[in-house]
Amino acid sequence: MEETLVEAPRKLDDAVRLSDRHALRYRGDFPILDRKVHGKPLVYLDNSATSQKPRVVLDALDDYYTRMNANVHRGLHTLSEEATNAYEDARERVARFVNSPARNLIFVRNTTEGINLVASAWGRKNVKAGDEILLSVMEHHSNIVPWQMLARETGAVLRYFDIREDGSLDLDQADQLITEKTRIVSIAHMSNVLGTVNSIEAIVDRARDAGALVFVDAAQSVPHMPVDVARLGCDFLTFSGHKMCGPTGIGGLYGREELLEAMDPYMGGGSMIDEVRLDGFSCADVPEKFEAGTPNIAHAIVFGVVVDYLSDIGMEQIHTHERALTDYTIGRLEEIDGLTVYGHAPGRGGAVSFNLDNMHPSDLSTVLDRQGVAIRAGHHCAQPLMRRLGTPYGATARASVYFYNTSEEIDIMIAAIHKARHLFGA
Ligand code: 7TS
Repeated sequence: MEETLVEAPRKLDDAVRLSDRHALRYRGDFPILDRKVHGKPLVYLDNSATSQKPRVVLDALDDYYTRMNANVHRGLHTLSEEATNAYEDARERVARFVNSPARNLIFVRNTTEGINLVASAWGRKNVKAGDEILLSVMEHHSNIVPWQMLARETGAVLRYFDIREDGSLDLDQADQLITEKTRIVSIAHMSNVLGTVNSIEAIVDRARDAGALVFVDAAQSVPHMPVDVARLGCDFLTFSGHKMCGPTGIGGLYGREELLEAMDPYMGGGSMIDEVRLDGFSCADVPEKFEAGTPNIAHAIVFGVVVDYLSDIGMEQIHTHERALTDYTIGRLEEIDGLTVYGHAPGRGGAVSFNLDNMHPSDLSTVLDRQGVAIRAGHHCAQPLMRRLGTPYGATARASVYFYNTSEEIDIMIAAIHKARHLFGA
């Protein structure tokens, strides 16, 4: 007999009820959440990969191209001045969102570009053979490969923090791993697989003592919790607009003033120069020095709209409600026989990876998709972590929530997982 996807309403605790009420207040802002997939209402639980976009973002994009489109920093005509002002105003807002001075906030395409920029422009100048770069086994490939490229080029050595049983970073290894050889520690603020939120302050403390810099991959934290670069005390921090209601192709990189000043440019071309002669060039000031070529003007301007939208909702609120929904999600998943959830660090965020015994996560994801439920299956660009966890097939399924998700959507996912088990006899 076919299992039904409708189950009796569950009694929700207060935190989940508040989280649901909060989600319902904002869901209407997202037109895509009204669509159907395979005839079923869309249940979008792939927010760690990318988030959905509210109407204000869609309208701002349309408005920019309809009213204002021009290149920035180049023309003296009205449209160019308006576009330039809007672009620089967006920089102010995005910078303020992470408590950075505007001139220390560089627009990049995404987190990946932010990391590559520093690994290249800072790394080539400051890292030499025998120096150490410290990462962790929970990093996204974007925070591993650029450093491996740098190590290959310079002869530097990569070292890695391990994780504990609950998926937290093993900071007991800090004394042994952070030494006078360490030039930079580059760590995810929040893991996209385990949901672990790492204590950047603790790492900064240790790194400072050893004279090492700290780079924070904040791709998963800036969208979901208040992040303050001054409070963290980090040297660099980067994030992607598309994971926080913004368009693809725009992100932010914060760097400490003296470091940005001392760094060579990442790419050469228009906008990043002060003067060019046949025998050489001089650089523009920070941040233009790092923004060669026509930037992603439209999406940078919309990024400013995005951070205002999120600030109006309140990052503390988003964080609190997502925590409640995450606990609910993990609790419901763990009711299922033969299901393993990865990552139980205290205070974890809303990326929840799991596996069902005897079922490939891709099969699970395909069955869920037929029920309108979008989750991700695969290695999540974290193959070293998959190996460390010993996941079957080197992969997991992953449900990741945002502030517009409700417990009802989690219930639909759980029912769809039961259906998948039934279909596969798992
Ligand atoms: N770092 C972390 C921790 C991430 O989660 C991601 C993207 C990146 C870096 C790279 O971000 P991008 O915007 O430059 O691509 N993570 C995921 C994910 O978990 N599923 O799809 C993309």
